Amino acid sequence: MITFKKPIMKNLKIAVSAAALVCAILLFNSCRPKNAGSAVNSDAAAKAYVAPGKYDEFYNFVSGGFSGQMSVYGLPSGRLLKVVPIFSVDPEKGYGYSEETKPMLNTSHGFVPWDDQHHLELSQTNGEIDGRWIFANANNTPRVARVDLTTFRTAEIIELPNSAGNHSSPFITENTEYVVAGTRFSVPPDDANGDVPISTYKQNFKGYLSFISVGKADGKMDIAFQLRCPGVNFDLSHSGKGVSNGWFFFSCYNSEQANTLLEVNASQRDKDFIMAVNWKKAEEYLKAGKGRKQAVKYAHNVYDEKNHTATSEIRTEVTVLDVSDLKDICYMIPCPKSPHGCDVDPTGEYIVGSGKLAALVPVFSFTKMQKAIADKAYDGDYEGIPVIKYEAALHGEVKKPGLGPLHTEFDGRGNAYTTFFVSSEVVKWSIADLKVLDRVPTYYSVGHLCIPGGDTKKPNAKYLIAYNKITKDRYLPTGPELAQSAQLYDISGEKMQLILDFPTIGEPHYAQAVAASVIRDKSVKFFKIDENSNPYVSKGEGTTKVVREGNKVHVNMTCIRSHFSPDNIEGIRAGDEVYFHVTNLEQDWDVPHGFAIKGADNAELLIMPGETQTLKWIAEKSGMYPFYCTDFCSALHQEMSGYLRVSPAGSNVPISFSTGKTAPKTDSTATK
Ligand code: RUQ
Ligand code: CUA
Repeated sequence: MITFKKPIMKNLKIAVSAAALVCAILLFNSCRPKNAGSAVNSDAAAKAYVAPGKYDEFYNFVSGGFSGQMSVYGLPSGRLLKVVPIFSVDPEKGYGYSEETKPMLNTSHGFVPWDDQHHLELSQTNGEIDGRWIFANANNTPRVARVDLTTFRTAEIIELPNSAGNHSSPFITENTEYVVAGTRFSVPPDDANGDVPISTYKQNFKGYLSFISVGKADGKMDIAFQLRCPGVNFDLSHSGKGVSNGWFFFSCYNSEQANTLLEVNASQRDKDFIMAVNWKKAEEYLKAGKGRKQAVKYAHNVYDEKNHTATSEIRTEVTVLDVSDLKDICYMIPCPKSPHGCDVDPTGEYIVGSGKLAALVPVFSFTKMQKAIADKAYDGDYEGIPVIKYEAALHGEVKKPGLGPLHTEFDGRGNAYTTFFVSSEVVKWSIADLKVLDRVPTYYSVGHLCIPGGDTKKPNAKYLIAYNKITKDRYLPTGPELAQSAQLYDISGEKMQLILDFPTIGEPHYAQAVAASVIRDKSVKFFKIDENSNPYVSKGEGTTKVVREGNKVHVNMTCIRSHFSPDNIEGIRAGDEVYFHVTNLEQDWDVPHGFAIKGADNAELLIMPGETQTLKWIAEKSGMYPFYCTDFCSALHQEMSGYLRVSPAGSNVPISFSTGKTAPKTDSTATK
């Protein structure tokens, strides 16, 4: 996210007059925009109303920011349907706590249970959303994930070497050939000595762009190659499409290559760049053997829905193309003032750069850019990369659009919609003549926006959702931290109309939305128990067992409405490491069972029908430990429980386990 704090304001030497900005800030801080309270009238309310029992028309996938998760809403109701854990552990689902899911969060730094998740991108075929997968980026420990939209679960995570602050990610090509990931923080390459003075930034720091290939049938990710680029901050990106298919566009700031006080030092130049990358050309160089193998370390984690287990592999090599050697891969297009959003219209002809400190929005033409390259209309070079003359690539500028432009989406009807963080508004403008057509306030300080399919060739532009950084007075107060907020606008007419506010999970950044029909009918309802190949599965109560291996005890158990089997376990000794391998025998939709045991220091398990999940539990001291189902699964859910007896270390109580067995009435004493 971008924040505009006071120290920046002091140092802005930008085209916007400081006075105008101060006014905007004051306005923003002190007055509520007109109509703030009355924006939603009954007509608007009816538009967002989805009657009880009726389905929403769209899925909205919203990044969780510092929650590391993705949330799924229905639109237009704004109803929260699910939170999908991706980069952060989630005790609710046991994600990152169960033995099966722990490897998903493995990295070259070991187990990393949290991240900052900003951007999402749905897979596409021919530039249209195909509803198969959604990709997610992790900023902090650079990773890209793939979530399977038949299960709404994270299927794969790949770490990115030579990267830091993986922000310009995970943007995809129109047939999902590649997911890209550009480093926001340039750093010394992983195989170089990173132990260098920070002040040697200009000599030692580089920016890497990763091109992750995606398997056509199975979606499997692999780092096909990386481009080694100058040490700038790659911020955001979008691929070309249609006429510009084969190209990628990355916004970059800090072309000053500052290593301290970036708020001042990275805002010196009048223009930074949008870097155009010819990835088809890069592929040719790769085929011609121009890549250099670099020794690195990164994790590749895959979740297998047959054994319901993730595996993590550490990979040790990546192929790098150096863009300063290979002249015709990259071109710099000057873009005013620290560009953030980099968005390509549905035809692929227009590239919108949002300079967050600029007073205008430049729109570049792909055709003109191609001509400029052919004519060598350059203004010198930037570290060996040709700099195209600004005017030569420019389609035109949107004048006086607002303050603090960040992101743009499109409606496929020739219009673009840009968010303005500082002036808190969404502005609709026409791509052809760059005229502002409409503006609506946001409450407040909007970052990203989303139109269903708004960055594809075929937007489905009924709604626009604004994701705001600050809620202020919109909801009931909840202590020092207030809910972040999304706002839904009807954009089917000429004027945008606010119809709903709804709170979000974590801090939302980019989001994606798609007609529900593209995904709805593909949902997996349960996992087939016959196909469960987890090594600890019990496919029926007859095969459950408790096995001691030294101080490890494996409990292969089952659950079905409304009991566990076994539900009485004895012979565990203090100090034992107990592994509960719980198989849910249900073969019906929406019947998960939970598993929790007293004193567990991690989380519960939430086991889907047909699945096996494992909880590791240390028997700390002797005593009686109830376990129970946490998910209200039937009228007899409260009966779904059991006991585990822990004897002192060295005890000779033998391992025993049973279901439905009680001692004869006369024998009421416990055996020793
Ligand atoms: S970035 S607004 Cu990742 Cu714009 Cu959040
Ligand atoms: Cu199973 Cu409650």
